[in-house]
Amino acid sequence: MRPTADLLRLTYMPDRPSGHVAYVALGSNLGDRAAILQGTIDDLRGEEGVEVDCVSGIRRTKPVGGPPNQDDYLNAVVRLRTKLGPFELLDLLQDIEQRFARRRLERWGPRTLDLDLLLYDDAVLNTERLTVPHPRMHERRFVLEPLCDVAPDTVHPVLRRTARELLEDLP
Ligand code: A4P
Ligand code: MG
Repeated sequence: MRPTADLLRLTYMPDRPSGHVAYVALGSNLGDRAAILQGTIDDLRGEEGVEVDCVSGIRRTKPVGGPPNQDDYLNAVVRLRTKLGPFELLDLLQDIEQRFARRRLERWGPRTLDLDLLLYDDAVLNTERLTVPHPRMHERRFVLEPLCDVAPDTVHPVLRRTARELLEDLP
């Protein structure tokens, strides 16, 4: 018989990629938006070292900023558990954006798929390539509402407010 300590370790060994918790915002306002969001979630599920823990409701939202006469967006937020570091995760998100042939023509213009890394554990990063928490997440209802679906009590590591409080703070 194995020693008890070993048994406990085996019993409680997580069967999923442990490690980091990340929240990613999904947005699409071009093409078959629902299929693009679902395809993104399926692609994330198929990735090594990433587990999709939780998916928010999908909301139809009015475009914020950008040119007039854009279609509405579909927005959602997913919670991931991942072994990837924040830059590796950004690489993956950008790769998935490319798979959905994102057009990068115009800032805030229409896009097939936009993936933003909102939060990565309690990390605070300000680099040329990556800013975490996402610098505009706390201003955006289309981010905070789905974030509250999956993690209303998660705390913004800079503002020290929960997602629910940030949503309540919006005008
Ligand atoms: N980058 C830095 N930090 C991050 C991060 N946390 N997550 C860099 C993702 N990328 C990050 O991104 C430009 C560069 O930002 C990347 O190369 C990466 O290195 P981008 O996605 O190509 O540029 P963008 O999306 O055109 O600009 P931006 O400022 O990121 O736009 P947002 O803030 O993402 O806003 N209205 C509604 N209703 N719903 C929406 O989803 N989305 C936008 C886009 C505007 N209006 C919207 C919506
Ligand atoms: Mg973006």
